Amino acid sequence: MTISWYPGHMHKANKEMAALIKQIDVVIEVLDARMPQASANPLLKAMREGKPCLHILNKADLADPRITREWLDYFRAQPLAHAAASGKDKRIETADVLHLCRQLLRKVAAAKPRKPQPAPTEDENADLAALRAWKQENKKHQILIVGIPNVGKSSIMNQLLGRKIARTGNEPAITKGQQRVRLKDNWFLVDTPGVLWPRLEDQAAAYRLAMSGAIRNTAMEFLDVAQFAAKTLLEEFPERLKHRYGMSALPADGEAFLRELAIARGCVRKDKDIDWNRVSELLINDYRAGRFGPMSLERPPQAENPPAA
Ligand SMILES: Nc1nc2c(ncn2[C@@H]2O[C@H](COP(=O)(O)OP(=O)(O)OP(=O)(O)O)[C@@H](O)[C@H]2O)c(=O)[nH]1
Ligand SMILES: [Mg+2]
Repeated sequence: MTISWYPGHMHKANKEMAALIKQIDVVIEVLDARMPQASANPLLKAMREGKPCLHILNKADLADPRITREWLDYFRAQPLAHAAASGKDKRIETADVLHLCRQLLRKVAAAKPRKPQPAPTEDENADLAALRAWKQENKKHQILIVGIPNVGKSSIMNQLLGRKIARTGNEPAITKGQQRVRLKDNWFLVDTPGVLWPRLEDQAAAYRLAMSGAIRNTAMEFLDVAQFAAKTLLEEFPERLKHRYGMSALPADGEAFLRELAIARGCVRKDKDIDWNRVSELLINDYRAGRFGPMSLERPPQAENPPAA
């Protein structure tokens, strides 16, 4: 089944973001640290063109820390970009975010072409410096938090504010509208609803998103996603599967693996048939909860070796 999920509320949210983004100083794009490529929304990339961007690799507690470091280097090497990781075990701090946003604004200022001016006198110089400092102190800065559904945008906003101001939850489309709050001094944060894009061309990436919980359950076939997950885990993390489910040997393909797991875990219906839905949920929920240990499903384009099992 082709995965596609672009309900009306996402179209509306995209339009509202496009209207607001002109007034925004820095964009925070929240990505899933386990799959920074699949979770990067091309519509948001086009929308934030020319704006400085802080990429936060969230749910880093569920990703392989070595691969997360590779991703951080990858994003930091991009123009007008910075990157930081955040996870349940080690949350990003407000001071870090403000520090990185200020660095980005300085990069923007340095990149602006300056008209040649006659050299100011010493007095004029001091006066200009004072004016610049005054302007800087009084300027309002707006940070827009964007990203795909369920990636942890509102959790990050709550964390940065130090109080629960936005509703969060372990399902996509919890945030329904923009929410603007003062972060500190002249810095404001705007939380936004999670958005995808109309056509998920890369279906392997779409299936990774479905594994992660970014796609509403009703917009996907659980068995299809579980088979994809089983195939991925069999190929890339066989030892983790064996360890989690106490299997000494693994079946060759996803379906055979799910069948064996269903029998081992009692996911069998009264008529003795396999309960495919239950076993699919079991595997997907184990993955989402990180019960196989931290694992990254993607590496940055320039990294040479495949993810270590
Ligand atoms: N393991 C882990 N879970 C996290 C982390 N951050 C957020 N979550 C969980 O991810 C789920 C989604 O969090 P939200 O903050 O509601 O995500 P969101 O991006 O605002 O979602 P929408 O508003 O629906 O787009 C919640 O169950 C959070 O507890 C993290 O760093 N690690
Ligand atoms: Mg939210």
